[in-house]
Amino acid sequence: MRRIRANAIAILTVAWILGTFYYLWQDNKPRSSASSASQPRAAGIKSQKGSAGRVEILREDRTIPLIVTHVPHGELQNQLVGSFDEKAYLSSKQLRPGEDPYREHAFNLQESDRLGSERAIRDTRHYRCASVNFDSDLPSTSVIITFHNEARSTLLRTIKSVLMRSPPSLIQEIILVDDFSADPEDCQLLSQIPKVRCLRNGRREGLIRSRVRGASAASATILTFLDSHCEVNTDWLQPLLQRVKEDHTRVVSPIIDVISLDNFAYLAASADLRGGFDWSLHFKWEQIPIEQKMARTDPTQPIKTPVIAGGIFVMDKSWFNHLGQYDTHMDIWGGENFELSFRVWMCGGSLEILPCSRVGHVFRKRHPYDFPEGNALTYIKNTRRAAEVWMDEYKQYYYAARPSAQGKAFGSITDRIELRHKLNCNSFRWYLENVYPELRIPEQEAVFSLLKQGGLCLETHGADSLGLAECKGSGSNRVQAQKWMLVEPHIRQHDLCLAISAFTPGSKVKMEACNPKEPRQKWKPKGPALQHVVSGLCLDSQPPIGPPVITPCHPQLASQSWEPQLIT
Ligand code: UD2
Ligand code: MN
Repeated sequence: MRRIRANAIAILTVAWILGTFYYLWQDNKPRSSASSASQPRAAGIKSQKGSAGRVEILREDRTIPLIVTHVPHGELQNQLVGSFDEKAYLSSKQLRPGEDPYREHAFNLQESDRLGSERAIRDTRHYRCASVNFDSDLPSTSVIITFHNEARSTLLRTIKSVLMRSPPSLIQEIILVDDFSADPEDCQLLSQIPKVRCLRNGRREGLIRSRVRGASAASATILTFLDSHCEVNTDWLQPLLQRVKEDHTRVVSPIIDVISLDNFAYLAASADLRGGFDWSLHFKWEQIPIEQKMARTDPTQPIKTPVIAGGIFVMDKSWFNHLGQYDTHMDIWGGENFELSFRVWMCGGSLEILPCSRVGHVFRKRHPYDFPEGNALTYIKNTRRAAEVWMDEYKQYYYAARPSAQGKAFGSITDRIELRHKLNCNSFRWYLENVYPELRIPEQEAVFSLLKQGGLCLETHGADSLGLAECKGSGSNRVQAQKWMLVEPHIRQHDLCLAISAFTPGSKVKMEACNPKEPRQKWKPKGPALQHVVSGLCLDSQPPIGPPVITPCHPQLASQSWEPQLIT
């Protein structure tokens, strides 16, 4: 009898556990966006109840776990948001029937308004992020949000997501900088929410000066910048604060997820991207280099990035001030992310993307606001200032890629040059070699030379051997083998560069794939000779006519004299 009872209890317990799993699983199934291929198999599911209103279903076999974060309700919500009458705030600005929902904000306002001030979003982090630990004494932060005519529903969702998805003790305050929006109440009413302050510009300043104003008013030691149409995700803040607490010279960004401008779906962004740019100073997301990707065994580790997108980052306040805040002569929008990124890297800091921090952002296809000086001229002014102050001789490639920038006004840069000098920053060449070696330096337009020694010319024989031969006129195949591109520090033919085989006198030279980081490929002129930068030895044809080698420099020697002759 006792045995039967024990069995019955065991069966009931198992059924209860299975039932609980099924209930939680149903409750957390992704909505319409998940395809059937991404439905989980039952094996390997762990469930756990997290902080208020949050149910997690973690699975070992998925990169993106099925976790849905709900914002807290009831008592907790009241504490965080206070008695702010959000219904009144939202309903007093509604889309009129028949009005184009994209017109005013370049996103679908109807969808945004329909969502209201909060919603559950999917936790898009790698499942291993959930078990990363943070210091219990992280510093608190001032969140700075500048905006110009933002939609009320997106602005309020940004603020509420910060208040509800961050540990309250880490949010010192939220500073809104209203950049002279048409309706001052958009901002003023929001200051009824606990911790929210509102500063209003007396005229349109643009996001750069607005952020500086917000940062100067901040009372916390750490600054967090957000755009005004974001939704922060689960535990977004701790990874950012942890990295800055460990080293105040780090400037850190989350992975920026995509909120659809059409239907406001929250979509996970790839975790393998970093910020890059081309010579016209156009920002782009790019794959992290393959060697770095292969070396990444831990998906929770930071990703170094040459530049940040610009809108969402955390930075120590005294480091921000020490480095010269922003270039406040930049107007409205654009270019400030390059200026800040070059400055941080070149003056002793670093930029990282932290994959365990996720923030959604509505990416738009056009600016919904006006630029008093015009959009193109403003972008040129701002990027020209960044190029003139930070890019040294490489600014020529910026002008080559953006010829319309030449001759356009960009104001005085004396203060920023002085700042660079005072901070004793590295050169742009240092940045290219150490931070962004993947940025290809454009081949200078058809500047090819022969390298002549008497009547003979340096040439390549087949794949990697070199020698001297009679100089040939144009047209024949042979002249290709004698055509050199001299772009310091490289002596190149197509993608191959002249390199030494060892650092000792007498070592042969050869051709190999160009690599901006490879010291064996770096040369500079020394009188008529070509000196290898690191060894200090010179290119020598070893008379009579042997394969070239490197020997101690005596530029007066005929065998070390290389006369470049332009091929026209
Ligand atoms: C990206 C950045 C943005 C900024 C910009 C380059 C992200 C997610 N966004 O453009 O932060 O770095 O590149 O400058 O990385 N705003 C003002 N005053 C103005 C114009 C804009 O306060 O005169 C506000 C605007 O309301 C918004 C923020 O500045 O909150 C950024 O503007 P955006 O959203 O139009 O820029 P975005 O995301 O295209
Ligand atoms: Mn934005």
